[in-house]
Formats: sequence, structure tokens, C-alpha cells
Amino acid sequence: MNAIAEDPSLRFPRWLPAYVGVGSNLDVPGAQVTRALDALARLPSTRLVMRSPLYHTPPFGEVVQPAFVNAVAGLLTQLTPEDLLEALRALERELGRQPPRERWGPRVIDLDLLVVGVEQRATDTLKLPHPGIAERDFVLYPLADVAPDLDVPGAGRVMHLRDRVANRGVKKL
Ligand code: PH2
Ligand code: MG
Ligand code: MG
Repeated sequence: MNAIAEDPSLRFPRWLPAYVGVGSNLDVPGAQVTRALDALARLPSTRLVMRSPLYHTPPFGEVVQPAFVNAVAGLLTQLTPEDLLEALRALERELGRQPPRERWGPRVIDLDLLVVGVEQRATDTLKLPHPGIAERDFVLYPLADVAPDLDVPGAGRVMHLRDRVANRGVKKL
């Protein structure tokens, strides 16, 4: 018996919508984010469907650091969430990310898996949806540009989440 011939899900792997948060606050952040969005378009078994505008965003959290540029990419992918996460980590390294000196500190590029389909999981390596989406203006503004109607599993519709979050000075570039 030939499993690939008989199981349509193996011949035609399903396409899942996935949303990736992109951020940088070092080495000309706008150029880093643009470069990362271009690189996401080249991921295997994946199509880049939507790229949000770039945003200037004040640093979120306690660390004193330069302002960020943030954006969101909307993908369709045949990769599993684990393989997509691994591909994003590899891309961060390729784009020059160094091992972090400080938790939540400055970085040349950050690629965060935000939402994959209706997946909800919380393992040590992968949390879906990304925890904290609902509190983060730097995620919700660009995400609302590409997917206002998206229902973030367990959190609610993106446009409502964006309307509820305090905007600390997030500005479209
Ligand atoms: N990322 C962080 C910490 N703080 N602030 C902004 N504005 N944008 C980010 O992408 C960001 C942050 C940790 O990943
Ligand atoms: Mg991050
Ligand atoms: Mg990250």
C-alpha cells in the first residue's frame, strides 16, 4: 500500500494562515524589517500573502532602549507550526540576530509567530496564539491592517482588540 497515493492530506498538505510579527530596533530598523518581510516571501512551502505598513513604536516593557519599527506578515503555509517556528529562528540568525544580551533587550530582528490557524497550544517551545497579543499596540496596529476580522483563538477579534488597547504613540511610517 502506498500511503501518499491513498491519503489526499499527504498529497495535498493543507494550507494554514499564519501571522508573523516583525520587529527591529537596531542598525536602521526600517531597513531590517523590510529585509525580513522580503525574506519571509522566500520561506519553503509558504506564500507571503499580506505585508502590513511599517510602524514606529515606542519600546514596550521595562527595558530602556531605542524605539522599534514593527510590522506584521500574513502567510499561507504548508509547514507545521513547529517547522514554521524553526524556519523563523533560522531566518533570524541569517538576518544577523545575535544571542540576546538581555531579556527583551534591543535586537536587529525579531520574528514572532503570532497566530497559526485556530491552533491553541502552550508547550515550552511554542505558545499559540502568542501570549500578550491583546496588550501590545505594536502587534495589534499592524495586525489590524492585514487581518481586522481575524479571530485570535481565545482572545477575540483583532479590530476589537486594537480598539481596546492603549496606543502609547504607535505611528505609521
Ligand atoms: N519587542 C520586545 C520588547 N518590546 N517594543 C516594541 N515597541 N516592539 C517590539 O517588537 C518589542 C518591544 C520583545 O520582543
Ligand atoms: Mg518579540
Ligand atoms: Mg521573539
